[in-house]
Amino acid sequence: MPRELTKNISQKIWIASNDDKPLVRRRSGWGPLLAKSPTVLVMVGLPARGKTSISRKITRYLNWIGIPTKVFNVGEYRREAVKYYSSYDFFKPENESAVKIRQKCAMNALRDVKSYLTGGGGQVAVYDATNTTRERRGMILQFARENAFSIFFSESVCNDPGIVASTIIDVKVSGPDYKNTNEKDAILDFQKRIECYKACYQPLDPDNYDRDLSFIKVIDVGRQFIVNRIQDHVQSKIVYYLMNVHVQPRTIYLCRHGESLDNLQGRLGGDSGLSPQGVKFAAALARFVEERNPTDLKVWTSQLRRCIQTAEDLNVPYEQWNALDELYAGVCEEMTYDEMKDKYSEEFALRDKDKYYYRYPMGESYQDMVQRLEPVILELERQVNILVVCHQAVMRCLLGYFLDKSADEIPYLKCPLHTVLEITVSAYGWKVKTISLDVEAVNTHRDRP
Ligand code: BKS
Ligand code: F6P
Repeated sequence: MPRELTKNISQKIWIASNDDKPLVRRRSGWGPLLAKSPTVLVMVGLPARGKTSISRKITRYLNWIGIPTKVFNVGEYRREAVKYYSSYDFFKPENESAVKIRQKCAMNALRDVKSYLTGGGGQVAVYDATNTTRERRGMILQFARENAFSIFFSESVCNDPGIVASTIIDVKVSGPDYKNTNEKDAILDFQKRIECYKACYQPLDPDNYDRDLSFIKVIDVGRQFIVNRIQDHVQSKIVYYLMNVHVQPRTIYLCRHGESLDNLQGRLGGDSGLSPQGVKFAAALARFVEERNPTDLKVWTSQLRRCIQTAEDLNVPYEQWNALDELYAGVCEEMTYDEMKDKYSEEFALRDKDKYYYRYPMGESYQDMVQRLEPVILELERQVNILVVCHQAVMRCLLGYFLDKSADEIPYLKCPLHTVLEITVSAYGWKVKTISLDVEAVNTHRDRP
């Protein structure tokens, strides 16, 4: 029987052929995997414009869809070079010794960008600094030309003093530079720091000076966008992502359907209904939602019976996505792990060896699932409070996105039945809380062998 198995990041599909010589078939249309030159995503903007938050978010997303990406935050290099931050004096353009240190840090970060993108396995490097002058951007463009990297700028322009003030309070005052400073002094110092940059800030100019560069200019936290000269798939992915995200505080609830009849027998996949315990969970989930009562909660489920039955009890409108259906186990659907081990022992061993990339004969891999879940994630990013009722493998993939887990970790994340994960956004990432609804269920988790 021909065996199809997605293997490693290069997306080669190996097919055992008759003469036992593996054929290598490349999937078509996979821009990032066939991309010729690595990308440097260069952030541009005054301090407190969300550059660092956006850098981290986009990095998490690109890694999740299989594009190896890393942030290079010049502020961290500066804090490493100058251990104690005293005041905004350090950022005055006339402070010559400090200007030298800052220049050096910017260069050191670029040096690391270079090694990450040439031989370090990286496909995208996010260069997180203010990069507010044409001189600095010119230097970066020169660096990119020398190394055949493509440059994409992402500039945040924000002139709403209210938004800037709340960003300062949210992320800067509690950040590493102001550990020993009270809030009022920290805000004043940071505002003066912004003034140091304002004097020489040269925004990207789409009409004249910068008309040939590739960039996105984000105005007022995503109210408006100016997009210029998109060159490739990676850049268009970044633009599409930025046009869909927001940074409002919110809560995302993830859980699986109630225990199903197939779960009771340890069977994979299928489309059975809820067990008696599963029905109890649906009621418990309804109480949970009623008690928490998150504002404007939206509920999404898959199109499988066990999910729909769980959501029906909630008495709130919900949306069904077939993209949320459980990992399709192909020829192994409705088998138990033991039956699979007996009937397809080689397949069983292959899955254990490389669970994320393993594709069931006539079925799916975790990697396939991430592809199919990508539109769900983009739509999730547009929402505020949301409950997703889904399945074990689906929940692992979604959780992997929010918690920045690697392809190796995702297939083994613990997502037990009858347990809700509450994910809350904070300025520096996400926090997750595990809430068991205290309704007994079977264990469907199989540990890494
Ligand atoms: C905490 N933030 O444009 Cl596509 C609070 N602040 C707010 N100006 C932010 C970050 C952490 C995020 C953005 C932003 C900002 C001030 C901003 C932002 C930037 C680009 C995009 C969306 C949001
Ligand atoms: O056992 C429940 C289940 O949702 C199956 O339907 C599915 O095949 C399996 O979990 C996915 O988990 P794993 O990838 O660990 O086999």
